[in-house]
Amino acid sequence: MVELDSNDTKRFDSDGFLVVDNLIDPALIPTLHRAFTDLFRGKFETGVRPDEVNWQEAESDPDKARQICNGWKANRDIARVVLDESLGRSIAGLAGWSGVRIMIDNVVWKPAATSAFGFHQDNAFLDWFTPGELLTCWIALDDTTAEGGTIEFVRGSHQWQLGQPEGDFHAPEDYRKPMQAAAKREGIEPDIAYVEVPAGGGSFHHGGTWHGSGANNSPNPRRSLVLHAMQSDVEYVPQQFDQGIGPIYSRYKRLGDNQLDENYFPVLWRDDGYRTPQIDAFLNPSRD
Ligand SMILES: O=C(O)CCC(=O)C(=O)O
Repeated sequence: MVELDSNDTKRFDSDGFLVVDNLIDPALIPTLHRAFTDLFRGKFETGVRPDEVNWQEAESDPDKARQICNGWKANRDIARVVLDESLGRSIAGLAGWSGVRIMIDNVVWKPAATSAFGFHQDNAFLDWFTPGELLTCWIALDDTTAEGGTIEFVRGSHQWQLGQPEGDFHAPEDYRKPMQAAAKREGIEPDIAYVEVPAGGGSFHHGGTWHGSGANNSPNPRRSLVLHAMQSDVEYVPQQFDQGIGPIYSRYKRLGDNQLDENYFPVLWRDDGYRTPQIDAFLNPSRD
């Protein structure tokens, strides 16, 4: 749905993020809410378990914010959004890339009174592929507020030094602490922007931009669906598989080369018109 112009690109380049009101059709939201309920109950439509399941109903701490990574492999309604071609094209336009793949999605649900996510720079975790850079599209599935624990960005922080990962991501004691330490190293007072948008809106952010989100201190749930995208021609760096999240995603490495297999990291959009053909078969199984 979203169409970005050169002013959007300028703002993205200068701030390291861009807030938009219309990323997806709001009519999709009830379906996506149902998909969230299914995933966090362990109901996986395709029979495939997502790569990271960090919260499950009746097993996990109800005070903690919920997160699943690569929900698209388990649920086609999630997949239809995060494998969308036009989102891929928008990401490529902002990043100046000739093509875009999904690296990972995040299915995030913060019910009222649940915990924060620690501030971090996405690119700090990516030694296991090269070029190790992400550009992320964050989609709100509820109206968002600062009080409700929406995502926050530090304006201009994509220009800061890329730090080492530090602190907890899930339920940290002080969710801004690693960012504040980095701001001190830079000698900069952080300028924090909250993404306050209607459901269906959201943001794009550069992989170097510091971001995190506070506890949900509102009475309402705060759900978001996140597409972390990488360039279409990235390659594995197997020497780095013991770094960051490498061990989980290294299992998709092919035997004979360092290319990322499109069945696990599909190409959403490329400037020569290519898109991983299996996406269509996956999203429309009746046509098989
Ligand atoms: O939705 C959130 O608050 C967390 C998202 C996030 O940290 C990320 O996309 O990297």
